[in-house]
Amino acid sequence: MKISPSIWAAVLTSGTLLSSCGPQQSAKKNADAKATDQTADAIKKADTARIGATPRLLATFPDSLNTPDGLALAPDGRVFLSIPNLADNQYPARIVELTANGYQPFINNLPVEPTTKKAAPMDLALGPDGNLYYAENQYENSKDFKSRLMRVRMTGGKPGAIETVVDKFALANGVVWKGNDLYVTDSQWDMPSDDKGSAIMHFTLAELSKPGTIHLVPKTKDPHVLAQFTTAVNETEVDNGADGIDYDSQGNLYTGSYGDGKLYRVKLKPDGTYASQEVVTVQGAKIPCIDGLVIDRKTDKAYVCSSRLNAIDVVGLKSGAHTVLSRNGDTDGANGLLDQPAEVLLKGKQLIISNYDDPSKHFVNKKSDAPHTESVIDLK
Ligand SMILES: [Ca+2]
Ligand SMILES: [Ca+2]
Ligand SMILES: [Ca+2]
Repeated sequence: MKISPSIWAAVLTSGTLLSSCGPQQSAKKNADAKATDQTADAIKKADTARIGATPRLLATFPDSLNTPDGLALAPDGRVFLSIPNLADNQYPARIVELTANGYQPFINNLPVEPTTKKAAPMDLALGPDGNLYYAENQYENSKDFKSRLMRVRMTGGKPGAIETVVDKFALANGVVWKGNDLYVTDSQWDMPSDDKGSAIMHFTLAELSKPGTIHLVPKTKDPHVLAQFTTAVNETEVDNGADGIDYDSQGNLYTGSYGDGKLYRVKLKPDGTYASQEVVTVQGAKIPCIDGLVIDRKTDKAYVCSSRLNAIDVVGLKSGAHTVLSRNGDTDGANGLLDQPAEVLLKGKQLIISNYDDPSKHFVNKKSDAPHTESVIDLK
């Protein structure tokens, strides 16, 4: 086994050489993970210069807003951004509104989860009822299924009461409304037989509109589980799975795995329930880690946050064609350079990018640092 300097650093700091793969991981998964690591290493070494489109700076945030993440486009054209502050959570999480040249407050007083005493908004989306829904990632605070789906009642474009509509997620993360169906990824939906599990959950507007909170049943194939996945854990040791989520012009759902970079297509029946799932064959160099993604349904191209490599990639969902739209090495994010892109949003020809900047091991981005930034790429 060849041990790279970065692994030695990890050995020296942790005192033990952790196996990248847990006891439940098969030889096939181990082989997959090893191939991913080798590809990532090759790209990391080659990535001495910026390539592709040059992102520009859209907004800079103070240390009190340190991990910009989920993005939602409202029907009136406003863009909402969640900032869970998971890199430095001494500051309360917030949701802000992006403006033409910066941001302004939107919700400063998000309700905390009663036991963790934190709010942690990740992805968010406006529902067909006009209300704003956001997923919470309490997994950083508690592994005991404290994550939630929250609803912000909207009146006249202003936020009102905030309610817990679903609880007992492990790590609620990506959110997309497709008509009256809501799909939410849980990046840590483990099962008794699979501690590398993740899932897409499915809810209907009708059930979410009933009074009260829906309680998921952890470690089961809860009736809301639409599709399940298993992460092939690589040297990042991250077993988070399904993360970003969107759908194409044919109504197929896609999600990317944060832990191993697989891109999945989930076909649906006309009523929005599960038909089948498959791994999308992505050409060229393997994407080792997918965070957020957005699909341009006019072209059926997915814009994918290749977070580990500090890149935004484009995947043609019909052909599997794969190109790098923009990539740069380790930066602090100044001038809008990519600093661990985590979520993307299309607004016309603008690709808005959240630089999450809170890296896992073996990421091109080495540390969370000021400035905390939102970037934009003008698409042709
Ligand atoms: Ca797990
Ligand atoms: Ca930064
Ligand atoms: Ca950084």
